[in-house]
Amino acid sequence: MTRITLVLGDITAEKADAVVNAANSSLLGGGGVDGAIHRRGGPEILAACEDLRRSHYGKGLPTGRAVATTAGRLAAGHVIHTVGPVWSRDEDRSALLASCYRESLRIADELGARTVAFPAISTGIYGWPMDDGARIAVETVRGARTDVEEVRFVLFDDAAYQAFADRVRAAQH
Ligand code: AR6
Repeated sequence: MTRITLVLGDITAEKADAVVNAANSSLLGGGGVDGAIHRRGGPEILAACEDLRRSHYGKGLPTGRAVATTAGRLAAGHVIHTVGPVWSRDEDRSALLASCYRESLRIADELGARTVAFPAISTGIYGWPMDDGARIAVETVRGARTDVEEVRFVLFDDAAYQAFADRVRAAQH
């Protein structure tokens, strides 16, 4: 079974086989985790994303999907870019958020990755409430069929860490 671990910190510093980027469908960068990964990883990541846009995703990577590139200068082996849903009060988009975790793990399996670091997808600029984002993240990873041995959630602040810790604890009972 996949082990879940929690870390308080900056995902761009993680030494995992793959780190997941909370990207947008353009794959061409943005703020939050995305901006930080491109800044620290260097131009090689953007060049790989531009190639993917040209070769496969002319209209952009759809929400809920994931794709891998080089990790450039990051300590990680690969970056897996996934597009989270923007939170909506009127529409339940949880299936799309769950899909981000599941698809990222499927790509990680294709890469042969054993350790994968995730941020709390959609819980920043895309506005997803942290408690619910943590619930979907933990439930989806626990339910996933994958050869990944360790999923490390890298949380940026105490509130995010606490939300994930509560979910992991709840899942153990
Ligand atoms: N390491 C770990 N977590 C981080 C880091 C970091 N370096 N920086 C922020 N977080 P966000 P989203 C947390 O906004 O909501 C971009 O412009 C942050 O506190 O990065 O999926 C993309 O291009 C929050 O809890 O991603 C898209 O347009 C979580 O990571 C859009 O933002 C996710 O916040 C995606 O929005």
